[in-house]
Amino acid sequence: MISSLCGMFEGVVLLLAEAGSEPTPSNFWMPEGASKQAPFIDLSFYIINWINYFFFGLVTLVLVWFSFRYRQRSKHVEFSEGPVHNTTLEVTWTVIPTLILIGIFFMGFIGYLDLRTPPKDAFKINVTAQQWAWEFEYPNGAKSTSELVIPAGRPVQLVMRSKDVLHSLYIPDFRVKQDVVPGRYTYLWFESDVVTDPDDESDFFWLFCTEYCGDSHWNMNVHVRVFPDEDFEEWTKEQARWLDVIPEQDLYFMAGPKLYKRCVTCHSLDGIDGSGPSWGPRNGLPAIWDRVVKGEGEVSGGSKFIAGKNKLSDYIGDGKLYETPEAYIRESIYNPGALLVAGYGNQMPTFQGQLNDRAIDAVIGMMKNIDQFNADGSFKDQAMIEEAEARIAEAKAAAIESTPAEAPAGAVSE
Ligand code: HEC
Ligand SMILES: [Cu+2]
Repeated sequence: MISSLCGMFEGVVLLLAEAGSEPTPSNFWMPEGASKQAPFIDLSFYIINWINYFFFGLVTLVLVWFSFRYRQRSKHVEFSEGPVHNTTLEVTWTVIPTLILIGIFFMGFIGYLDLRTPPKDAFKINVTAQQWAWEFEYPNGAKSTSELVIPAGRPVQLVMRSKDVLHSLYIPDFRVKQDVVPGRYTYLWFESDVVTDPDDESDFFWLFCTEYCGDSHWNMNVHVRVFPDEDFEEWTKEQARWLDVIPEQDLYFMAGPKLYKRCVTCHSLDGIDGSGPSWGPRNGLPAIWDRVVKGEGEVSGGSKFIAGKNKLSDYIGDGKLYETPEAYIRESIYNPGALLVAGYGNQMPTFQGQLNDRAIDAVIGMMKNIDQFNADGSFKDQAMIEEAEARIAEAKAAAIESTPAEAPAGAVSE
C-alpha cells in the first residue's frame, strides 16, 4: 500500500517535472528561470506557497466565523459538554495533510537527487574560490575570473574547491547554490538554453557568493554568460591565449587592468588602504613603484624579515635579498609571507601558479605607470587602447588557428 502510494506520487512528480522544463520569465516572486532545473524548483515553491495561502485563508475564515458564531451573547454564561470525539473528522485531518506532506517530500527528494547527480557527459569546469574572487578553469586550460561562460544546451558541471575559507556559489536565475568547502570538492550542475548575446556584455546572469561571514564575500559577484556552441569554443580558445596575443608594449595597459581585478578587493589605487596597502601614494609615501625603488616602505615581519631591518631599502639592491625592485614585487605576489608591509599580517593569498611571467610583467608595468590609470583600475588613454586592440585582433586571428586542444603550459586567467 505504502509503496504503491509512493510510486504514484513519484509518477505525478516526474510528470510535473517533465511538463515544466521551459525557461520561465521573471515575476513578483522569482527572477527569470534560465536553467532546465528552474521550472521544477519554481513549481515546488508555488505548490507549497499556494498550500500555505489556502490553509492561511481557511484558518482565518474559520477563526472569524467562530468568533462571531460563538460570541458571548449575554452576561449569563452556561457551559455544557461539547463533542469530544469525531472519528471521520480526525481521520480526515490526519490523512489529507499526510498525503500532502508525502507529495512535498517526493518533490523535494526528486528535485534534490536531480540537483546532486550531474549527468555523466556534463561539461566540466573547475572552480576555485579564494578571498575574494572566483576562478573558472576550462578543459583546454583557459581560465577566467571576470565571468563564467558556459555552452548553451549542454549540462555543465562545476567542480568546486576553496583555497581558504567557506564560500558559496549561487546563480539565482539557474536556481542552484552550493557551498564551496576548503579541503573538499563539491559539485554543482545545471543546463541552460537561454543564450546571452556574445557581443553584448550587458546580457548576463548574476553569480554571487552567499557566504556572508567574512569581509568581502559580498563583492564576489561575476557575470554568467551562455554562448552558442561555436561562440563558446572560440571564447575558450581565445581565453587560453589572451595574454600571449598582447604585444609587449601594450601589456601593462591591456592586461594590467584585467589582472588588477584580482587585487582590487585589497589594493586600491587612490591611496586609501584597505585589506592590503594601497598602490597609490599612502601615509606620506609615494605610489608603490617609487616607494619600492627608493626603498622607502617599512616592513615589520615575514619569513625573510631580519630583526632591526625595517626599511625596504635594507632588502632591495645590489648584494641584498632582492637585486631589483621587480624581484621584490614578484616575490610579494608569489610568496606574500616573505616580507610583510608594516601594519599588515600575512593575509594575501599566493598567486603562484595563477600569474605567469607575462602576467607579473603586466602588473609591474601597471605599477610603474600608475598615474596613467583611473582609481578604478581602468586605463585613461582611450586612443592607445584602440590602437592596441587593432594589433591584438591581428595576433588573435593568428593564435586561434594554432591553439592546441589541450592546455598550453602556464595559461593565465583573465
Ligand atoms: C586578500 C587580500 C589581498 C589580495 C587579493 C591581494 N593582496 Fe597584495 N597584499 C595584501 C596584504 C595584506 C599585503 C601586505 C602584507 C604583505 O606584504 O604580504 C599585500 C602586499 C602586497 C605587495 C607588497 C606591497 C608593498 O607595498 O611593498 C604587493 C606587490 C602585492 N601585495 C601585490 C598584489 C597583487 C599583484 C595582487 C593581485 C594579483 C594582490 N596583491 C592581491 C593583500 C592582498
Ligand atoms: Cu566567498
